[in-house]
Amino acid sequence: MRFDVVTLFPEMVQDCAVNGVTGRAIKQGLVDLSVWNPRDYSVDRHKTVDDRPYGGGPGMVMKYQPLKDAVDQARQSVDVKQVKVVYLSPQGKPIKQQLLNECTDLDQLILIAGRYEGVDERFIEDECHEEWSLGDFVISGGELAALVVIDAVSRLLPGVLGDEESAKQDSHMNGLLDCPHYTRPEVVNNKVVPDVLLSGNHKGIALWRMKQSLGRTYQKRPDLLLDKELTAQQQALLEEFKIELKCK
Ligand code: 4HQ
Repeated sequence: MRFDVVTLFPEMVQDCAVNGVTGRAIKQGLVDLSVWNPRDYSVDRHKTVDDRPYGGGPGMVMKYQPLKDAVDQARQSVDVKQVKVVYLSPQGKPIKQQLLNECTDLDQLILIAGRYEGVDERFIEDECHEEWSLGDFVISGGELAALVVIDAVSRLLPGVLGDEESAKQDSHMNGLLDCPHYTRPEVVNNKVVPDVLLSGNHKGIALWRMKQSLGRTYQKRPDLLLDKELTAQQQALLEEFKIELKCK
């Protein structure tokens, strides 16, 4: 899969993506990352990429033309079928695991990272398929949001994670929060590791983990349970969790 980021800070995106899981995916050729700087497509002698907002007010707005030419270059750089252009902004659709799972079918994802007050509205309307948000808060530019998307999508691509680190077990992949994890030593601050995890009983361990996932979701993110159909076994496990909670 190929990612293209349109950004005034290409080094910020490249330097970050070369590390860890995304960096390994790029080295293995499972992921391609290219960056496109609108400044390289500015036509005036000052290399202007922004201008004052019509109607007045503070800040600057990114101009249509340098952005349009940068996206066109990103599109033309490869001949692929499934392409999506996404603008990252707080006005966008909140990014959820489901949205990112759907991206794994794409050949090319072009991410537009805005700066300042944002980009000319006509660029969003005419050149972007979708607008996505990291959440209800403001960051200084779309680069960090683009990096989040690249990381979260890359780890879902075949071959990127080893069997050991498989994405299937992660929080949110099944609509639930992850279970607690423990490693050596057995005792920390007088707290022992739950017995079942030392038992070697793999079925018992899987049931305990599912119960904890359900219980933690119920305690920390009850909203997630509203959009989820639980199996009869999961309902029973969650009831057990609630009873055990009252006994504590
Ligand atoms: N910004 N999710 C404003 C964000 C943001 C978000 C990016 C700030 C775009 C123009 N991006 N610029 N929240 O706050 O994605």
